[in-house]
Amino acid sequence: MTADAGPTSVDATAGVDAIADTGPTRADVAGTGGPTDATGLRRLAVDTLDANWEHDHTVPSRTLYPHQWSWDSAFIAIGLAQVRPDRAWRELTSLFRAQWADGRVPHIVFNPALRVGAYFPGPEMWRSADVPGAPTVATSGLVQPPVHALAALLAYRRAPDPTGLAALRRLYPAFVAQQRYLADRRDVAGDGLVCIVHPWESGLDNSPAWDEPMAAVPAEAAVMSAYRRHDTAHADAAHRPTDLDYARYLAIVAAYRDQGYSDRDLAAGHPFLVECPLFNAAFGAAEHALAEIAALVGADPGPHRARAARITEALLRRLHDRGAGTFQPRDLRTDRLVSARTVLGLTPLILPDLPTRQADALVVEARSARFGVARRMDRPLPTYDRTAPDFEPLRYWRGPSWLNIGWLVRRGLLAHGHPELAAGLRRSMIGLVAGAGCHEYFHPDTGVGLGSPAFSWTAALLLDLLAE
Ligand code: 2M8
Repeated sequence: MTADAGPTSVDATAGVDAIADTGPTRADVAGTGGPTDATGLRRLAVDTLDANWEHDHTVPSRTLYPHQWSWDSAFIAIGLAQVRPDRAWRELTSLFRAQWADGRVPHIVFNPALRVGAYFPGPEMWRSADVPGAPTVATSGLVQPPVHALAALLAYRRAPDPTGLAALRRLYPAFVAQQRYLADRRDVAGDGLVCIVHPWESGLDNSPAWDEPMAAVPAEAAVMSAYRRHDTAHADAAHRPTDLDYARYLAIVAAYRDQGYSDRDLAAGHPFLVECPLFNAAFGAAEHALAEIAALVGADPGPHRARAARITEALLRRLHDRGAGTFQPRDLRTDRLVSARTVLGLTPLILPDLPTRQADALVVEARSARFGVARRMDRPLPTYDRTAPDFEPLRYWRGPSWLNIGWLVRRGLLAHGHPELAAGLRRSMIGLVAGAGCHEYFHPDTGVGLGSPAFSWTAALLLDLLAE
């Protein structure tokens, strides 16, 4: 298959019970554009990952995102571990080769072989070469949720051989440095949580969660006439962030870059400072994973367990909205929790030490009409409260369903004793790909495929779901 030439969208979120419940048997998927059985789905996923492999990493999409992305590589490694374990380790190794001297893992590692303009904003905007401690290869200066230690642990569990153990040994100090960067340099409020300095750091770029903090970022949509956006040449502009969003994204990048990406004095004037529940849940989950990796590589798990406990405690203290029964981002510029109910709030479920009371409340939120998680889901998990008046079923992270988020929530449901709900979510996610192919995201009502039709983390996480 050719990259970004996956099947087009169709409606089929039901009928995958045979795959979802009994493994690789023929499924009865009515009128679909995707494969109809587990073997076919696996083949599609492997073909998608193979087509997106680029010398030492996997691009998220050949057209929309032709470089290496940080959290994409982590999700991708989880799937690769099953079918191409050597590539799983190369994926993580190439990403961490671009780690900065201060420990930050950049959210984009640019492929120097690509032409200028292959992605916007490219290396000329980030200018990482001007920063002492940045790697030789051009990168962005932002980070993304630290899901890499967890991914490495899960990859090793799928392929527990000497090569994997050697890779864990090599990567362990890099994961520790990544966590140390976040703990030491990004705890802007001094409360034990990491602060993100750009919506791109959340991974959910234009989530309604960022509307309140973004409204305070001074920028005019008109500035975009000076630039050529790359994304809208490959995807419907109505499904992407707006020009005003992009104007603000660029203004925040410029502010951070012009300080040399230094995290000193952020509180004094950086235009976007938010504590995100997903980012911090990943930060805590990383310490839990590192405790297990430490035990495997002969290091001390104790400090990781202690840090994990402190992160969970800080999340509860700072981001838990008791009235709403969910977690909400905190805007550090106003010191207020944002009010939009997004799927970000459910993700602390991945923390195994989340107390039962708060975990139960999250399950209530997940099962509510806002998110519709059920044993038999009639619609996929949306990224935003589907009852909200500004729910947008087509626009990127403002409603559509994404496999990485479903995958995280499913892990959380399993961790907190809800196997039937986890099975319902799994069946729904497999049904999305069976219906539409390895799309980047999916219409949260119809399951129609949106964005890139050959998207790597969809393929990788599908492999992981099929293997369960
Ligand atoms: C999207 O973000 C990039 C910027 O980082 C973009 O829109 O150009 C997000 O979906 C992000 O979560 C993802 O890592 C990236 C690559 O798939 O694309």
